[in-house]
Amino acid sequence: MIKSVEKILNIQIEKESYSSHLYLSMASWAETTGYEGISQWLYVQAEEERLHMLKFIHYVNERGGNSLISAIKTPPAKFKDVLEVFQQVLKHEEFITASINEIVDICNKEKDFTTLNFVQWFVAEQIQEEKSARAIIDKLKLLGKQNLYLLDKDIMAMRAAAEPAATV
Ligand code: OFO
Repeated sequence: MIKSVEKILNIQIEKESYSSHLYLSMASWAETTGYEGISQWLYVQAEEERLHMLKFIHYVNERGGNSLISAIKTPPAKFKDVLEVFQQVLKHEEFITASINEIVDICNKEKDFTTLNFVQWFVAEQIQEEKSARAIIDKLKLLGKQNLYLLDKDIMAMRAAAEPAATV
């Protein structure tokens, strides 16, 4: 495997792992704050991020590289409210989209068309990830606090209706 590609994929493994940690921390906060549906959504999201991490690990190893499993920094544990949580989700997903684009850029420069093909799944996935976060933020902005209870009940249904793209 081309060294520069292996290096950036290993950086991505760490980022996907942090994504999982971040959403796990948000899920735990939501669970202890009374938002059952939102916490479920975030727990599922944390699992998905772990699957993304595994997808990169397997790919690097199968292509003759070596996946590196590194220490993950502690994510934030306290949030002002649900809106802040999803604003942070969106910000984080935009950051991940930028890093996937960087992988695409390196693959093009190195003419690594195999990895370029592999990473297309993530390019499509990021469109979905950002879209889901934006949709929830839009709904949160429309709602008053009393209606948050209804959104909390509905949020898993929104997820189910959203996409099959997230399955690995
Ligand atoms: Fe792995 O897509 Fe979100 O971070």
